[in-house]
Amino acid sequence: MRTTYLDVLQNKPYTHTPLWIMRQAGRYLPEYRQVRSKFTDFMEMCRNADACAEVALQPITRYDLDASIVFSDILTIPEAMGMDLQFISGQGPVFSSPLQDKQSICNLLAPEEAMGKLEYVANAVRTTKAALQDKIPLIGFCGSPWTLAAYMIEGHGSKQFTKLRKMMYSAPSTLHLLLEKLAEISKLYLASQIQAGANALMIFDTWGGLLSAQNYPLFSLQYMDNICQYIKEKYPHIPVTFFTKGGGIWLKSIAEKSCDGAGVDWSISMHDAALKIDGKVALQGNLDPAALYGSNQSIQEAVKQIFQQKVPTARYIFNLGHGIYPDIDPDKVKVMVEAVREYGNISQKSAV
Ligand code: 1CP
Repeated sequence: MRTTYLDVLQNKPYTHTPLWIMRQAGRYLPEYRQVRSKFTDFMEMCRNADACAEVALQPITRYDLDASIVFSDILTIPEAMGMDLQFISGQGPVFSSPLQDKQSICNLLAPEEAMGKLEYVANAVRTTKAALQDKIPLIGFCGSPWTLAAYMIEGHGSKQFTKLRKMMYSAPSTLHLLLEKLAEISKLYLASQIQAGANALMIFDTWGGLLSAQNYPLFSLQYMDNICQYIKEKYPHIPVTFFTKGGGIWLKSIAEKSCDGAGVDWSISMHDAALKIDGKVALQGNLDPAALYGSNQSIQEAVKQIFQQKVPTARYIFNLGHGIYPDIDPDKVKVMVEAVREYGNISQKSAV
């Protein structure tokens, strides 16, 4: 297996900067849209292990990437806990009955019981792992408890997530009850992905950046760390990356937790990010996804700039600062990948 992605996270020597792309399987690829068109419902596609494996491999076939990610979604967990979930085109995920109070949280299925409904995700991991033939590692994932709670309480995506933040201040113990329940199931869920063949894990904290500096450690980071510590005890060899979108300012506290890597969005330079983590974790990021709308030359320049900013001793995985946009031209991705190969060869320098 080409292990460079794992080597960077595990602090082993490596000779080129590994790269993968958040949301690398998705609508920007015509071959994804073709498979997607066979299913009316997005979750129906997630339940089909062969379709999941096929679309997970599409970006690997097209581009020279160092990791594959399981094709699924973070909202599989709330659905398994009993919430009705629809993906409405043009609007994204919608829960018909968002959580409103303590009673609705108590009514959610218990972690062990909900896990019984998530076997399809482990199947997707197994099928994708077999299809990859051990060429590159497979990343399993879940959403952070805070980010799952955001959708479960608000009912859908939002700019402000007012209902969620109202609960945080008006009924904090109710919100903590939900976050604890989500952390418990996430432990079992990630463990099941490892047992099915995942080589590394990623926790997506897409909405952590909505929190204040005081509340981020209490409502998001501690729950991600709690999940990660459980995984580390049982599977110490499996690297875990936390990605808090908007969390660049908190990288120092993230790096002090049990994770092996931290994802970074484009609001902070790689140089500043590296200074904050002080060598404690690997960094992943952080090209602005909108840079892929630019000319080939501007993409090459943007990639080059990231490598120039990077502190040479930082362990580093190239990625976008968030998921790729659905209307990006796949040829522009190729330009980015080739630029990373050109500027990210570090075999001449000493590996950390
Ligand atoms: O019809 C379609 O094709 C639906 C689009 C889509 C896709 C391709 C959704 C709905 N989910 C996915 C797959 C997905 N989701 C993957 C695997 C693909 C890959 O990375 O190759 C992953 C890792 C996710 C994770 C995910 N889902 C996150 C965290 C990462 C992030 O981008 O911040 C979040 C927040 C979601 C929720 C979600 N699911 C789908 C959409 C459109 C959204 C976002 C809604 C919103 O912005 O609020």
